[in-house]
Amino acid sequence: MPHTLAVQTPEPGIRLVTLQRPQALNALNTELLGELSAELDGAEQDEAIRVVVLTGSRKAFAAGADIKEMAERDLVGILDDPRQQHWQRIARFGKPLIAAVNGYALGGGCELAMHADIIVASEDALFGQPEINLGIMPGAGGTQRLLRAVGKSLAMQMVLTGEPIGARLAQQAGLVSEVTQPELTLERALQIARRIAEKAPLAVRLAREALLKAMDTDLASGLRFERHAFTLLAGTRDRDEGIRAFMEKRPPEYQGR
Ligand code: CO8
Repeated sequence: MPHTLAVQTPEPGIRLVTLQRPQALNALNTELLGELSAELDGAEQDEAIRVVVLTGSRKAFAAGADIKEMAERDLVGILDDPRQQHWQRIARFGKPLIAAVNGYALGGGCELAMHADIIVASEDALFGQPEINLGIMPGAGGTQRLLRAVGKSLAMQMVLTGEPIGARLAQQAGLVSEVTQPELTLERALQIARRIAEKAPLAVRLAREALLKAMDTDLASGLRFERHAFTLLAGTRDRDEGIRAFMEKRPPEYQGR
């Protein structure tokens, strides 16, 4: 049983993971990152799970890497930091991941949210990379993913000043897909998860891979990947079912084959 997470399956196909270190505003220590990456591994191997929703508390999604733990590590300690391996496992997660963000998403918390495919935020959410205030810099993708999400100018401003941005600006900039009232954030994330969980799993998987490919490849290679993925789907039973269901004016029943 994880100590730092609550794990539920609120409905078939959806795993809900809630960060639970309220005494430290869900600061990401080694134990939490280890439990989270293990949970994601489990969800990936469980064929019944289609989508994972990740959330925190009303006050904080996560207020960053655990500063108290970080203080104990010198240069060599950071070089061999086991947390890096947990981050890599989280980054490799192969199913749709939705972050429902209330309150603070700072430092490693913002980086964790950016590992999600979709971020839904409450109107009082704050996204920031305040590491510069501690004499350090983002270390879990914050410079790379933030720049891709919000563009150079805003990413530079956030990382170099350490000042956070609100949910509305985060949405305008493209970091966040939707902004909700605080009490509706998780509900909306679960609603999106449900929509995705209803689709043909292989189509979801390949469409997601193609979109992620666009983050780190040139257009010609991305288009080639898309073409191959599109062609592959033509060989699936779910594609036949999807088209047949449309013709017969009934909902499709997908099998993931
Ligand atoms: N780490 C450890 N403890 C924390 C953290 C944190 N990041 N954030 C908050 N806490 C603790 C506080 O120490 C406090 O505990 P205590 O009561 O024992 O002193 C408790 O949570 C509540 O926090 P506050 O009293 O400060 O609550 P406030 O509402 O006054 O303030 C803030 C909320 C503004 C969020 C404030 O807590 C804050 O500024 N936190 C730090 C934010 C920050 O700087 N985050 C970046 C951390 S560095 C980082 O993330 C680097 C990532 C690199 C990843 C690479 C890994 C290999």
